[in-house]
Amino acid sequence: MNKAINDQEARGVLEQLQPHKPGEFTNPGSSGWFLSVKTTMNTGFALCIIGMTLALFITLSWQNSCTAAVYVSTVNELVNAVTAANTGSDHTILVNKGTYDLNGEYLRITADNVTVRSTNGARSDVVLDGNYVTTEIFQILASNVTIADMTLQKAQDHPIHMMGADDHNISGVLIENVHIIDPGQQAVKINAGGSGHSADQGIIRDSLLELTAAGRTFVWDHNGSCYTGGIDGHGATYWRIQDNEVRGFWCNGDLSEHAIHFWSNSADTLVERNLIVDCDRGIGFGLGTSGHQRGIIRNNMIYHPENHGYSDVGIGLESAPNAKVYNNTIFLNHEYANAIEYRWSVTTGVEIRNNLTNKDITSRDEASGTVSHNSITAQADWFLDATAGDLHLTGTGHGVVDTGMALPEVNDDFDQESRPQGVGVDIGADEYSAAQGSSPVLPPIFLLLLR
Ligand SMILES: [Ca+2]
Ligand SMILES: [Ca+2]
Repeated sequence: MNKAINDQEARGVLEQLQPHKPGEFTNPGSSGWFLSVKTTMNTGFALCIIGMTLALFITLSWQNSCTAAVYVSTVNELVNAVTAANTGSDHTILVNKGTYDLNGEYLRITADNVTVRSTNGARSDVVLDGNYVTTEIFQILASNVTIADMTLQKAQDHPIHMMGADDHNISGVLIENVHIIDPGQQAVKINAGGSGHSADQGIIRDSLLELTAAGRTFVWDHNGSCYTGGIDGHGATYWRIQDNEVRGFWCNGDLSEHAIHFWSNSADTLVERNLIVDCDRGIGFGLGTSGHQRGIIRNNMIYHPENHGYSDVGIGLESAPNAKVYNNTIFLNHEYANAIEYRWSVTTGVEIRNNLTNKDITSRDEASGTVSHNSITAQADWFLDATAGDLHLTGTGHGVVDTGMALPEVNDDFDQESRPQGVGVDIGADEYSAAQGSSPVLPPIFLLLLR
């Protein structure tokens, strides 16, 4: 089944939570258009339109159900299938179990609605290996493209690179259940490309992005710097980054880019429920004067072990007005002073609430905002297994359970457990429930189910 998304879904929660001003979107979206049409037509004409819409829906559903998938088992078959999809052939490409040594081949998708996923849905069963010869494994210049259920490793540069098409913006890309290992640069890159058109309103979820020791050596040799990171978006709007794990992005000799970073005139990004372990910079909106507008960072867990030489901030807002940083847990076992920073005078109106950290929350260079209901004195033993990155609370005794501020944008927690549990919202990414504590009564399978 093609799980491509439409523009309205991609805007998702942010649009509901932050009603936009008239003219704020370059693309007005279907809901606004429908409402304006509905209020100006008579009843008979409206029924006619509804009938036509139903007929169109049935037609599209029929076409979708009849769309054939192509199965591939070799690199040549895979490359040929993408080439054929770009010229109108089957748009769903199912990759059979195996390791595919690309050795310089790459997959450039220029047609809308193309899906490439493993046949059996297991991401470890299909490995597209760039062998550090292929520069980028997927280049996506089209809308509603889905990449899912596979492993991508050892691209020289960006394993997945999304950019606008030659003559228009793209939207609705879905990256789901993908494991990216040892990218030579950023694991997922989003930018305008050479055309100047942007890639917007996509989703990256349920994926694992990691840099291992061997990959770290390659990054340094390949770039002469720590030019790597997890997800890096420029000029990108309405992206949703959800339920991913990002680990290992650091170097001994230089500062890595962030685990998740949107900047260069990006806006309205939602970053939620991600686990970030051992990355020298966690989540960033903006950098220097290259900024980001609005957006929400909520319910993420960020853990860093000892200093690697350039270990830095957990969440950084730079030239990022009106960002909301809610209910994150950050535990840093290195010397950097701040868990959360907001920086530069153009950063105004930020709200930083309900975060649980063991480091300071600090304004730098005349940034302004509202900081409330945070706890910055966390200890390792407040968490189930801090050094493994498990920052779930162990109990109620630390002044953070039920003492947070109710916020309309925070209705669940890191585990998608509803908030509040008990008499109030908890501070941090985890809403505590008694069953998840260190109870010796329940076997592990029940603890997993209850978390
Ligand atoms: Ca509670
Ligand atoms: Ca929980």
